[in-house]
Amino acid sequence: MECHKCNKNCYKPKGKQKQGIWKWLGKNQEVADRERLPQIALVGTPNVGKSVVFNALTGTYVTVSNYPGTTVEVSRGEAKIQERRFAVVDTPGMYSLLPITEEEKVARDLLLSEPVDLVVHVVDAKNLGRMLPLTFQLLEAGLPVLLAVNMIDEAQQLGIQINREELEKKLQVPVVTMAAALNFGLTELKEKICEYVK
Ligand SMILES: Nc1nc2c(ncn2[C@@H]2O[C@H](COP(=O)(O)OP(=O)(O)OP(=O)(O)O)[C@@H](O)[C@H]2O)c(=O)[nH]1
Ligand SMILES: [Mg+2]
Repeated sequence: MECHKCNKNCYKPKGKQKQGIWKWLGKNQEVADRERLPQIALVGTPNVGKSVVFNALTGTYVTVSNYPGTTVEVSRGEAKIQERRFAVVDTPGMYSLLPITEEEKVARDLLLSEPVDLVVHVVDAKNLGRMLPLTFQLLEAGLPVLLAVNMIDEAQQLGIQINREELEKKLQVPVVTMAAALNFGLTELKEKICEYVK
């Protein structure tokens, strides 16, 4: 194709062609938008079980790549739940939406720049009090949140009881209690994802 200015081979079309190709590119963007899978982002502090949940949801179709301009790895995959397909992204551990580390900045940027249809905030049932401030920050940022209270097995061993219904009522968000590493509560998580992502 001839260049718009220099008459050498170039990706920028000139004259009448321009309209055609840009129109085509625009159409492709429209198709991509229409075909975009609903996206679920797994968010939470380090070591709460986000990646275990990610693996349980996605199975084999997974890509791991550096977030643009950083050395922070982000895993993306696809989940099929009740015959519906979802894009799933496993974000780096974060304590706050106001980032200090590069990982937190990546997680924050990803949440605020990509279309996210549901944020699954994975928290450790043993330290709920320390983790809920991030839930409030996510809600304040206008993100649709599902709270996944993980490691319920360890909490129970310590005599900590989690009242799911009470949490749901107080926070006004869907809550699932689970022990992802033991495959407990994942069916309920999948059902809630389907219920809340329209
Ligand atoms: N007992 C118990 N252990 C769990 C559970 N879920 C995850 N784990 C363990 O917790 C550890 C951390 O899990 P990860 O999935 O790597 O945590 P993560 O949130 O992805 O951590 P970062 O990637 O560092 O942010 C692993 O050793 C898991 O096996 C659970 O429900 N119960
Ligand atoms: Mg992880």
